[in-house]
Amino acid sequence: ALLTTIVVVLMVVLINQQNDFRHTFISRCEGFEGYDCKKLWKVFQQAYVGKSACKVPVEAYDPLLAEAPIQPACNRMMFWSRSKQVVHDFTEKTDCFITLEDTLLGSVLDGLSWCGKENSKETFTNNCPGWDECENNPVRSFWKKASAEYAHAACGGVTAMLNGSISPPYNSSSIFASVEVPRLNSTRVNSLTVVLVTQENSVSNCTNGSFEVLQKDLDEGIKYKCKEVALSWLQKCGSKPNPTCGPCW
Ligand code: AVW
Repeated sequence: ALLTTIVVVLMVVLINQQNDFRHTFISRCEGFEGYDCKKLWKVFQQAYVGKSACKVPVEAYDPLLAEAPIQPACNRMMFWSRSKQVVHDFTEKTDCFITLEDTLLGSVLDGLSWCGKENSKETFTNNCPGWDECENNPVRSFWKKASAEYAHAACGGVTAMLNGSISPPYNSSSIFASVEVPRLNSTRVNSLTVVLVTQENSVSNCTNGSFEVLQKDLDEGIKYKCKEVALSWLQKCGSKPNPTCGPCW
């Protein structure tokens, strides 16, 4: 009897886990107009369900991104690296910039973890591989695919918020450096402005050597600018939205 109880409890926990995830996916999706969220859920699942959690390549998400392509917003696209919290606190307040996490798929999957298992039709949210545990894990492959599409769609002047409290602020192993920068296309993107967020004891400024690497990585023809902005200033500037959305740095 004890064993049966344990098995039943485990099954209920498993089913609830799945339903919670599906529910989060669909309800976040329904906050956006004009998408068939149930269909998106099906297409999303096909990327990883039934596969071993370290064998989901980036291309597994091709159908998902084809079903819900990233919509470009010229001159408003914000990139970031090692500054997630700061960037979103800022972009939420001003409504001037969008990030990948404001787009449909980015917003639906932000902060979530998921994976499948061989010979199983389920979605798991516990004990999925960590970001660095294996290259082809479902979460990392999704963000690589979505970031590639986000950069590919970028147009006009783009902005990147980087972290001046670390060195190097531009790191070749980041998604920003390895996936996004190489996909900014000079036929569509005319400038990249780095906003380097500094704090009292910051270790990096715009003369940091990694920004030379960044300029080399950039498609020729994209104008590069770098601006150091104090975190305290950024927080103030975000709380006074300016109607023209002109840069406040
Ligand atoms: P990031 P990126 N372990 O701040 O340039 C767990 O380094 O890479 O910025 N999670 C990780 C790890 C890790 N070692 N590394 C990265 N992550 C996850 C999409 C974690 O969720 C946007 F468009 C962390 O918050 C940005 O322009 C997130 O990846 C660009 O890619 C970002 O790592 C930011 O990627």
